[in-house]
Formats: sequence, C-alpha cells, structure tokens
Amino acid sequence: MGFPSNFLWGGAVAAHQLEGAWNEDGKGVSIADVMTAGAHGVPRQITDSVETGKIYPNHWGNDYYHRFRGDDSLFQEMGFKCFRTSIAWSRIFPNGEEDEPNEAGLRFYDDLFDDLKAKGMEPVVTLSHFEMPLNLSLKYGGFTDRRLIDLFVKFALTVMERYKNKVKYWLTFNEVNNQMNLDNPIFAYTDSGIRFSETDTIHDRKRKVWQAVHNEFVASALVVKRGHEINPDFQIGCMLAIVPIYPATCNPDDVMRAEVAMRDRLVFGDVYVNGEYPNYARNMWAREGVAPRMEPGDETAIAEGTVDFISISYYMSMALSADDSTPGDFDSGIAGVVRNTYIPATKWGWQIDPVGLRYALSVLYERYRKPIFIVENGYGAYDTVNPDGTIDDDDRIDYLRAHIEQVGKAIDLDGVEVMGYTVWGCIDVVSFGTGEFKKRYGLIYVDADDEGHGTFERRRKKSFGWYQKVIATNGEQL
Ligand code: BGP
Repeated sequence: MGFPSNFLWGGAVAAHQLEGAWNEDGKGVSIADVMTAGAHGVPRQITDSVETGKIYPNHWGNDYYHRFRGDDSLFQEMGFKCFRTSIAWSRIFPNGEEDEPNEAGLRFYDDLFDDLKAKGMEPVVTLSHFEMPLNLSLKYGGFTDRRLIDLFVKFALTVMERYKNKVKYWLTFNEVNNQMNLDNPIFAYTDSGIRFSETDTIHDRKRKVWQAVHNEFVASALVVKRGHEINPDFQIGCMLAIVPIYPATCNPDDVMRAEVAMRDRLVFGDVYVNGEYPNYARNMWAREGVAPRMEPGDETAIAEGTVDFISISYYMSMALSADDSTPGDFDSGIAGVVRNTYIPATKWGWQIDPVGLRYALSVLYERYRKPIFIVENGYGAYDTVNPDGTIDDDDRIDYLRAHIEQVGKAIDLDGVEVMGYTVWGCIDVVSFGTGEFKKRYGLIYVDADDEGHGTFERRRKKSFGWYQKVIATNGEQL
C-alpha cells in the first residue's frame, strides 16, 4: 500500500502572486493588479485603477515571469512530478473582450509548459485563480452578468486548444466557494470580480454572489464539456477550499449548525459532481429570496458538464457554536466561530489540524466518489534567515510532514483515491490574504520584501531537501 506509484507530488502557485510583469508583453490590467498590500490585521484594498503612491505587490510578485527557467530547474531538483500554476486571463485577452488573443501572452505559457515538460513535470493549470481582466469587473460587475459566461468560455477554450498537447490537468475556478464568506468583500471580488456597493446589505451581497455562482457553474460545465471535445484525455476538475467545520460541542444545536455551515460550502461540490442543485439550496433560495436568474439550457449545461475529479486546498479547520454571541477569539470575523482548544493556531489564527485533512478526504470521497487532488496545503510564516544565509524552516517541515502522514492514512485506511499533493507557494510568493511578501510558504526562499525591494535571489530552505527526500521515497520517508 502507500502512495500510488503515479502519485503527483509537486508544488502550486498562481500567476498573479508570482509572475510580476503585470504590464509587459501586452498584458492588460487584472483585478489582482489593483489590490493594494495590506498588513497583519489590515485588509487589502480594492481600487479601480493603479494609483501612484500605493503599493501593489502583485506587480512584481517574485519575478517568475523572467526567471521561470531557473525556478523550474529547482522544482525539477526537488523531484516534482507536477507543477500547478494559473493562466492570467489578462495576458491572453487584455480587456477580456478582444476578438483575437494576445499572441505574446500565449507564447509565454507555451514556453513555460514546454520547459516544465522538458524537466519532467506535468503542468496542472487553473483557468481562473482570483483574477480576470479589470475591465470585466468594472464594466459588468464580473460574473454577476451572464455575458461573462461566454467571455470566460472563449478564454478557456482558446488556451485549451492552444495547449491541448501540453496540458492534461485543468481546474476551472480556484476556491470558488470562498465567496460564500459574505462578511469579507475580498472573496466575492477575487472569486467573481464582484464589487459590492457601500449600501449593499448582507442579503444583497448574497443575491449577487448566488447569481455569479450560477453563471460560474454554467461556464465551468461548458468548459468541461467542450474541453473534452478538444482532447478526450483532458482531466478537468473543480477546486474547493476545504475547511472542515466542527461543532463547538456535542450539543445537537452546535452539531446542526456546523452541518449547515459545511453544506453551504459543499454545495459547490454537489453541483459540480452531481450536475444539479440540491434541494437544500433551492429551499434556501426560496426562503431567503436569493434565487439566481437562469435561462433555458443552463440546467442542461450543468448536468452535461460534470467534473472528472475534485481538487481542494486545505490549510485549517474551524469550530462553530450555535450561539452567535460566542465571541470569536480568532480573527475569522465569522459569527459563532470559536477557538478549538485541542489544536494550535498560526500567527494568522489558522488552526493547524492535520487529522482534519484525513477527515475531509474521507467525507469528500464518501460524498462524491471522485478522485481527489490536494492542490494546496502549506505553512505560511515569517521565516528567519540565519547569519550564514540558510533558512531552517523546521515548523514548515513539521506541518507538511504531519499533513502528508494523514494523506497516507486516508489512502491506506480509508481507501480514498488521492491523485496528488502540491505544496502551496513552493517558492515564496505574494500572500493572497494580506498582500505581504514576508508571509512565506516556500521551500525556496526569495530575497524580496513587501515593497518589492531585494535581489530576488533564490535559496533552498531546509524544507527543500526534506521534500526532495519525501518525493524520492514516494512518501515513505517523512
Ligand atoms: C488560498 C489561495 C492561494 C493562497 C493561499 C494562502 O486561499 O488559493 O492563492 O495564497 O490560500 O493564503 P495566504 O496567501 O492568504 O496566506
């Protein structure tokens, strides 16, 4: 037993968090390019254009756009079998509405995928990872407008056709279920390009998000169906942020509250896999008056475009109480969320829970009976550089070891089909949540700071050699 021989070990990133080169070779401005840096406890701001005097960390990322060949060689040295990245929509269709794609943008990804393949890595490509051309957000309100369906499908099919002999694994929308967190507008913005207005109530937000989600389901299903016509060997999956929500106690009210909260996130998997909306979602739409507008053909499209596999990100679990007045002592800002005293938390309040990963894999596999690809898991921290320049990131190693151990158990004990595992931010990238560069996940250190100063030199951290051994022994030596 153990990890299957074709297990896809590797690393994961997203275009806007590492490429930089935000306005080179014909690239248009994306929604990620106008998000300012935040800081611990201070949210990032969403702006309408690039304003002087503000810091937009995605503009330089870690400069992968100019350094990918060297970085790919480091990934190869670690033994990666695959590398997950995304295609920046705004490199291909700068405003999202051009008739013809930008050839220079297409060529960049040709070169990147060729380089990865030459170095023995299978590209795993996210079509939409928290970005779209800014124009589509400003002009249409992102996916709340159903015209985005055709624009997205056009972009997706353009790249699928172009890279049909280079890329086999595709993911449609990254962490599409994040946007159900209505309290924080950044999620609806990054998932769907939605800009809430100041006067929007939570109910207005929910209605807009459900409309966008419906349009994304249709778009995703059309891409799955037509993608398979381009190349029947394509494996096309959805991508869900998985945060197991435990009841705060065994009080049945807590248990039910946790179940309902979980369901609000898993509705995405239910639709992607089963090809239809579950009753509980339709009941909730009717009860709350948030039913999305549908057109004839939408539901057939959703039924015909079910996914080949499920991919997930996993960082933490949460505990929820039925009592909303329970003070949230951890920075989730979500009513009823309580600190789980059985497990530790990171500086950012992310509760470290390796067993929760096995639990999640088991629940998801029983629910969906589809192979699961863990495309994000990792440990964000402020790393310390020793005087001799080395980085001993033992906490990161401990985190990864404990999680991979549980993946092994899910395979061996629970019989879950796990396709692969990619460490998030395998090379230091800009943090999505805070916009910091110093919140690092990498096994490779990049000498840069939050303002984009530094040599951008790459260094192997201690975790680099550790992960190399894990891959070389196919997960036997942790
Ligand atoms: C996921 C995103 C990534 C990523 C990661 C770590 O939500 O898919 O884009 O950055 O989380 O989050 P952060 O960078 O906020 O620490």
